[in-house]
Amino acid sequence: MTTSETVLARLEAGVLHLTLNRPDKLNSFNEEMHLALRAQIQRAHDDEAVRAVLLTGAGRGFCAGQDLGDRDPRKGGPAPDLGNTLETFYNPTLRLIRQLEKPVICAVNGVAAGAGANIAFACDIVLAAKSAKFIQAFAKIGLIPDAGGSWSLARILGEPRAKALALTAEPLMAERAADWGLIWKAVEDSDLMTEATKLAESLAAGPTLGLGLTKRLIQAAATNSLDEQLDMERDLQQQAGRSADYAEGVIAFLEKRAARFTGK
Ligand code: T3D
Repeated sequence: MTTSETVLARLEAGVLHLTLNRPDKLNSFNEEMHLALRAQIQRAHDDEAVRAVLLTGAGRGFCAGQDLGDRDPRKGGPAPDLGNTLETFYNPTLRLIRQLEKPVICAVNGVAAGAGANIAFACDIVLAAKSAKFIQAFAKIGLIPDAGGSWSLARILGEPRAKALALTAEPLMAERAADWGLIWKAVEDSDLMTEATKLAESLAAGPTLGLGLTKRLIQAAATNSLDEQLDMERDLQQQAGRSADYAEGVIAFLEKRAARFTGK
């Protein structure tokens, strides 16, 4: 696995805490940070001890998207192939986050711009500090929203708001993002990490298999018909109903005690 100081990783109480760590560049992505983040999300797939992921940023920002210092045209040479960099670096990580059948919580501690905002929107539950803002910065440099942003903004917000945010690159403050349903909630800055950690730990102690199937179902609803979704619910409920955590959940209810889920 690629380990790097650009992404700090710590496994505690079933939660893989990941911190983007290039604070002097507002945690913008260089190749090393891309590979390190991807390796950690892959670890979350592979390691049974990981039952939830909590992603945040070091310093005053969450993530300012691509490190534009690595794209400086003044350095000469041909224009970069950005299609290739998306395919090589951003898209695999986005897919890994969406495919991970464990909860991914994002604690947006400060500004989230460009791909930084859109990586947050790809996570399952997003909390943001009230002072944080989301910026579709692409329009300011002649690019299009990437890292899944054109998909998530249009689906979550609808065309009018998605287009306005993407075409103007106006900052969207955390509280309004929550009001618009783009994130779960905005919390006091001083409470962000306590609240996000509490949530992540409670999810990590939950019925991981069932939570993972739930994530799969809700994501599938975006493209499924009702009939397809009903069939999928039937099949996944059948699987959930055979899990040890389902049996434990029912017994715990009948015995009037807290369930002790193993994630299986
Ligand atoms: O290229 C590809 O592979 C295609 C994929 C593209 C994906 C993308 O994300 S494209 C969009 C790239 N991101 C941006 O355009 C955002 C650029 N940053 C900003 O607009 C502003 O920094 C913010 C609005 C995010 C925050 O503003 P502010 O005033 O709070 O902070 P600041 O002073 O601008 O930034 C602080 C430092 O971070 C500063 O460095 P310095 O002067 O103190 O040495 C600044 O240069 C650096 N920084 C911020 N963002 C980036 C960055 N350095 C490199 N790349 C950045 N994206």
